[in-house]
Amino acid sequence: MSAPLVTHIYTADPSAHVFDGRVYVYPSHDRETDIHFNDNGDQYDMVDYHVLSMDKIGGEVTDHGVALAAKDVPWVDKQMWAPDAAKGADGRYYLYFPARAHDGVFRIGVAVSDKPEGPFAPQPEAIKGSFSIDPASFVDEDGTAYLYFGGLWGGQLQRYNADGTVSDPKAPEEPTGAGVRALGPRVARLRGDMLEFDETVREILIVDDEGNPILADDHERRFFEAAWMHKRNGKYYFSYSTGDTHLLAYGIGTSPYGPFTYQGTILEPVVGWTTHHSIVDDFEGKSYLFYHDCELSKGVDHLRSVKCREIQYDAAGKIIKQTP
Ligand code: FUB
Repeated sequence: MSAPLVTHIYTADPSAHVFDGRVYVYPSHDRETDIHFNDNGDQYDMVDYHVLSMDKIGGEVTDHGVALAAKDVPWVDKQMWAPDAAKGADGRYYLYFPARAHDGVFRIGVAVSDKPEGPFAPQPEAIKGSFSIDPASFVDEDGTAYLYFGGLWGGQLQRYNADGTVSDPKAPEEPTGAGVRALGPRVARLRGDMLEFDETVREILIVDDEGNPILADDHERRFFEAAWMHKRNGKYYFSYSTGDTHLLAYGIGTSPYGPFTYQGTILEPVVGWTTHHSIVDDFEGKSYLFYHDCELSKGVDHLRSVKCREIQYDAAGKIIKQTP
């Protein structure tokens, strides 16, 4: 059983990156509330972000304190959910974060710092054309940056068309029915200044071995939330949570836009409802999975703790499945 990275606060949804030889983790900062649990996730009522860092895996972890608070972001009402960060070509750091705006709609914001640990100064408005939750940034080897995002149910992805135009503001949790395709995660290239999308949002297709889209009722394989992208040996690995089946799954493709061919499970269910992760490939010759569970809170779903474990690939480049 691995230990939480920190125990003085609850942390979740870890997005880990290596910046200038040091590992930085951008997690959600879980907190206790008296909000009733529901499938909408209202109990996940976070108000700020802390950044964690360490110079080696298993080494001392520094909590850099509050990096960004909801009260300092004009467009945010509540629920600062899973963030991520990227280093821009200008050497500055960009924190991407989803939150519920004053009209009750989840959007994605960005905040900027000269340092990877922040504090981050927020842009006054959310990213134009952004919607839903769980942004994950990815900077390709040619320097092009992308933002992946999306989440079903309380994450509101089901309310949107492929390009982000609103389809049904009161859409039920997700599509269902014989032959109905699953909703795909979304991606957009980021502008050179990292502050806005540089193109219309695209829907990503996840397909099976025959090239058929994964179906909406295939809850063991369909995308739910927690997008992550990493690249290994020229291939794009898109990983995600399957939500109500509690798996971390992934697909592989030859383009950052997909399609991604479903490969299998990365991590079996952890203690707690949600599962959410990131992958740091090749840090000092090893690959690591950052994830969370609710062992420290003894199973309270919205009080999670970030952990890290080494992962391995087989000779064909498939990730060897982890059991918590
Ligand atoms: O932390 C709040 C939400 O829980 C995240 O946005 C989801 O990915 C799930 O982990």
